[in-house]
Amino acid sequence: SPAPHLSFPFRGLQISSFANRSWTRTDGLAWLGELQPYTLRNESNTIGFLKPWSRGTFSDQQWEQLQHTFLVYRSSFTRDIWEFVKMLPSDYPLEIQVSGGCELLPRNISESFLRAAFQGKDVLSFQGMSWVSAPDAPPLIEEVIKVLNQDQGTKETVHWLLHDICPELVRGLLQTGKSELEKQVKPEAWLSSGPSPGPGRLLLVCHVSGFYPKPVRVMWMKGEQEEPGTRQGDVMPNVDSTWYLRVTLDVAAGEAAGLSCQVKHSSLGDQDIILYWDGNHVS
Ligand code: J76
Repeated sequence: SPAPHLSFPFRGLQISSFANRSWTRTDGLAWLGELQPYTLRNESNTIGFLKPWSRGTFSDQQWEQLQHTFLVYRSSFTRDIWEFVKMLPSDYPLEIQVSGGCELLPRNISESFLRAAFQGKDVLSFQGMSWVSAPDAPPLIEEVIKVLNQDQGTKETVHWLLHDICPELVRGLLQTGKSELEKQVKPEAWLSSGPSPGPGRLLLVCHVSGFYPKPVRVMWMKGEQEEPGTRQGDVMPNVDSTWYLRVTLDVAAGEAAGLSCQVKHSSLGDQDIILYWDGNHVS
């Protein structure tokens, strides 16, 4: 079965939209692995805790300080961009996405990153102690980088957030959120037929739903052999933070009997789910 998660990357995301010279909004959210512990909506001046364990092991005072840092950043960032727009040839609407985070690795090591995209393309990142432009960023980004690199205070704050705060936050969340992060929820599976792909053909559909965590392996089988024509859909979210997947197989109507759908998931141990196509699934 797919191995359960051993590592939980933490990523904070910022989405800033500048529609025109006066309308803008910035939303923030953060993920730990597949779960979202935080939100910071444009309309709000407080970090929203979405999980009972979101506080981690930080004190109320530490959270006050972090929240203050992000609120100052949000308004400074917006002001900065209004200024940069004057020096860039770009016109509204502008879309800026910032993502940053960290992951704890074995031997007490952690890895951090921070990067920003402009109009959907990577333009800059933070490396070591300074801002650098992305490989094929437009030349004018160099001007932005120059300005950003002159602000020693901000560079120190970014370094502190990435290399001190982030790994410490994650260490705490892995303790307080342990049972939810490591939960195992078994999938249910069922078969149906889809719209016929053509005369004399059947579309066999294997539905797998309600599993957590996300890694899963679903195959149409003939005996011990995987059917090469198996087509995986995308793993889709259910509302309860479990997942749903459908896997299809296009076969000649006469060859459907004896095929089976096999589901492997960490919650099932070695007890794969196996469902046999018996011809009663034709709708
Ligand atoms: C993603 C987390 C970054 C946290 C940074 C926190 C620091 C901060 O808020 N700096 C702003 C205020 O800085 C002043 O006050 C500080 C103390 O609060 C220090 O004393 C500091 O020395 C002093 O200057 C500062 O205004 C920053 O410039 C805010 C914005 C930083 C930034 O991320 N800019 C940015 C990011 C991406 C700009 C552009 C892009 C993408 C390119 C878009 C192309 C148009």
